[in-house]
Amino acid sequence: MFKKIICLLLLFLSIKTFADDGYRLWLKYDLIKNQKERESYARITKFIAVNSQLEIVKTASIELQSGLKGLLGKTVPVIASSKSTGGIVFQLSLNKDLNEEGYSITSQNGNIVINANTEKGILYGTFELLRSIQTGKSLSNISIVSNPKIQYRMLNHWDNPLGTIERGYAGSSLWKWYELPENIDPRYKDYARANASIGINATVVNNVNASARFMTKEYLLKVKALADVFRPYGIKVFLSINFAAPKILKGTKTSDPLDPQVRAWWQAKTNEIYSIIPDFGGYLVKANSEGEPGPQDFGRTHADGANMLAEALKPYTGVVIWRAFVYKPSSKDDPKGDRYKEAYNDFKPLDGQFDKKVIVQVKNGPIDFQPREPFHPLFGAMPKTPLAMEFQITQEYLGFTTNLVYLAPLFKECLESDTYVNGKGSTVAKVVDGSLHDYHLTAIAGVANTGSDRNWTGHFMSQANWYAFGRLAWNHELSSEQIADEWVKMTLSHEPKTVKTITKILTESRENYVNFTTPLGLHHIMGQGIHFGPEPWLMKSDRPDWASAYYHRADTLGIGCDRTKKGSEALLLYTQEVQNQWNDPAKTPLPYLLWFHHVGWKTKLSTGNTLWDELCTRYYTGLQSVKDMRKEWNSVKPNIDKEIFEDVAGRLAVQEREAIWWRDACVLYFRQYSKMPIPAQFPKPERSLEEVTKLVEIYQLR
Ligand code: GCW
Repeated sequence: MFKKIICLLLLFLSIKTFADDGYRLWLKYDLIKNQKERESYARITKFIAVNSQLEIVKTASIELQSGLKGLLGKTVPVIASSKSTGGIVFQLSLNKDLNEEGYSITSQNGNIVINANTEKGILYGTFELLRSIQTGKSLSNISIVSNPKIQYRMLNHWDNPLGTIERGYAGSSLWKWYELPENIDPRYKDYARANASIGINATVVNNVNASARFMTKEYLLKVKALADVFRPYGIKVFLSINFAAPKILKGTKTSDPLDPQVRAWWQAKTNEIYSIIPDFGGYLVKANSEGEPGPQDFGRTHADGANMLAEALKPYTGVVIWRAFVYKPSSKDDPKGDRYKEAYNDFKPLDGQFDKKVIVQVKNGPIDFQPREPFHPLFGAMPKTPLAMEFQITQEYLGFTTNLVYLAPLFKECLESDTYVNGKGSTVAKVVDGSLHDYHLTAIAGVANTGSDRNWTGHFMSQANWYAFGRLAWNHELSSEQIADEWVKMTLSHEPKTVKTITKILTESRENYVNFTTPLGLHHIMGQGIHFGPEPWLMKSDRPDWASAYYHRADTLGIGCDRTKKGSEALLLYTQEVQNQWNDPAKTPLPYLLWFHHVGWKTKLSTGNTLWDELCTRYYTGLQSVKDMRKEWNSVKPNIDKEIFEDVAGRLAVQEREAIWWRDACVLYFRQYSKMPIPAQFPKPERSLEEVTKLVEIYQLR
C-alpha cells in the first residue's frame, strides 16, 4: 500500500507541470508516465550485479541506480553477483570485438549483460542502456556492440582565469578559479556526468589564448581539484599553454624551443604537472596565431615547438595537440594572397616532421567556423601526421544564444565531405577517425558552449549541440535526425507529433540560418570583432582579411571570391576530383558557389533565377523560415514545459528580428552593386541602408 502511494505521488509530481530550468540536460530521468511500460522495464531491471571495485565501475552503478530510480520509481539493489535472472550484469572481461572504451549490451540467460574490456566501457554501456530506456526502446533481445571511432573526444573551453569566456554566450565560466581547490561546486560533477553520458573523455579547461597562470603550482592545484572530480567519469584534463610561459614566469630568458634551458624548463614543468595530476592528458597549443607567441618568433617551425613539448611528455601518457589555426596577413604585393591558404602553406610542408606524440588540430573549414565552409584543405593532405577535427559548439558565427541553430548537419556535412586523396570515399571522417592514413592517434574537439547559465548553454536548444557533438565524436555515422530525435525524447517530450515537429525544426535550422545570413557561399560578412549582426559594408579593418569586402568582393559586375587558377588559387590545394566539383561556376553546387567564384549579377543559376534574384530569394525565404519555425514551436506548446517553452519562444522572436536585420542589411547593401530591383514578390525593407548600418555600430560601442 505504502509503495503504491509513493508511486502515485511520483507520478503526480511528474505529470504536474513543474517549471523546468533545463539544468538536468538530457539526464532528466523523469518517471516514465505509462505504467505498463514502466513495469515492463522493471521486470528486467531487478538488480544491478557488479563484481568490481574499480572507481569508474562504481560510478556506472551509481548512475544506473539513480537513473532507474527516476525512470521507474524504484530503488534497484546493487549486488555483488547474482545467480538469478531479470537483472543487469556488469561484465568486465576480454572481448575481442571491443576496443578500449567500447561495450556490448546483450540479453544473456535472462539478464542484460553490459560487457567491456575496461571500466570506461562499462560506464559508456551503462549510459547507452539508460538512453535506450529514456527513448522508449525495447530491451528484450537487446543486442548492441559499440566502439568509439575516435580516441580523444574532447571539449575545448575558451575560459579565462577571470571567469570570462571568449566567444561564450551562456554566462561566465563554470570554473571558479578563486574558490578552487578547496571549494568544489557541485556543478563540476554534473558537468562530468553529462559529458560521460555522451562519451566525451577529455576536456581542456582553459582558453587557447592562454594565461601563463595555469603553469604555476598555485593553479595546477586548482586544476587537480577539477581532475579529481572528472576522473571517476573517465574524463582527462588537458591544459592550453602559453608558449612564452617559461619567460613570462621568469624561468628563462627566452622561449625559443631549441634553447636547452627552455627545454629543461618544460621538462621540469611537465614532471611537476604529472606529480600533481598523474593522468594529465597533455597540452593544447595555439601558437603564432592572432598575436599569440610561438616558435616562429625565434625562426623555428611549428614542428620544433610541438616536438619540444612532446619530448617533455615522453615519460608520460600525455600528448601534444597543436592547432593549425594560423594565418599571417597576406602580403600586399601578393595578388594571390588568401587567408584560405595560410594554414595549409604553413603545415603541409611539415608532414612527417612531428613527433609521434603530436596531433595537429584543424578547424573544420579554412577560414573560421563560418555558418558554411568547404572542408579544410589540410584534411587528407597530411598522411603522416594525425589530424584532429576542431568544431565549434559555441555559436560564435551562428547567432550566439539568440538563434536556434542545430549544428549536427554542419558537423556531418564536413565529416562526410570526400577528399578523394585515396580515391572515392576518402571522407574527412575517415581522415579524422584514422582509418584513411592509419593514424596511431585520433582526436576530435568541440569548442564548448557551456557557461554559468542555469541551463548551461543559454539557449535551451543549444544543449542539443553539446549532445550532438558528443554523439558524433563517438560515432560519426549517426544521422542528424537520429541524434535530434533522441535528444528531444530525453529532454523535451515523448509525444510523437511533438518529437517529429521539434526534430524537423532542429534539422532544418542550420540551412535556414545560412539562408538569411550567408547564402550561396557568402562568408565572413558579420559585424567585425563582435561577430554579431551583418556588416557587409566593412571595406577596411586592422588586417585586410578581417574586412567583409575581402571575402565577398562585390562590385558592379558581380559578387564572390575567385579562388580558381584565375583567382587566389586556393582551390588548387585540393585533389583534382574536388577541384572538378568546384572549378566551374556553372557546375559548382550553389551552397559553395561564392566561396570559389566571382559570379555576374545576371548569371542564370540552376534554380532558373539570376544570381541577384536568387540571393534576394534566399534572404527572404530564410526570414520566412524563422517565422515558420515560430509557428511550429507554438504548435508544441501543450506538450512542453512552460518555462522552457516561453524561453525558447522568446529567443525565436529575437531570431526573427535578427533575420530581418540580416536581410535588410544584405539586400540593401548589395543592391548598390547589382543595381537590380528586389524581386517584385517580396516586400521592400522598411528601413534605409543607413538605418541598418547604424545598428551594428551600436553593438560595437564600448
Ligand atoms: O574564431 C576565432 C575567434 C577567436 C578565437 C580564434 C581561435 C580563441 O574569433 O576569439 O580565439 O578563432 O580559434 O583561436
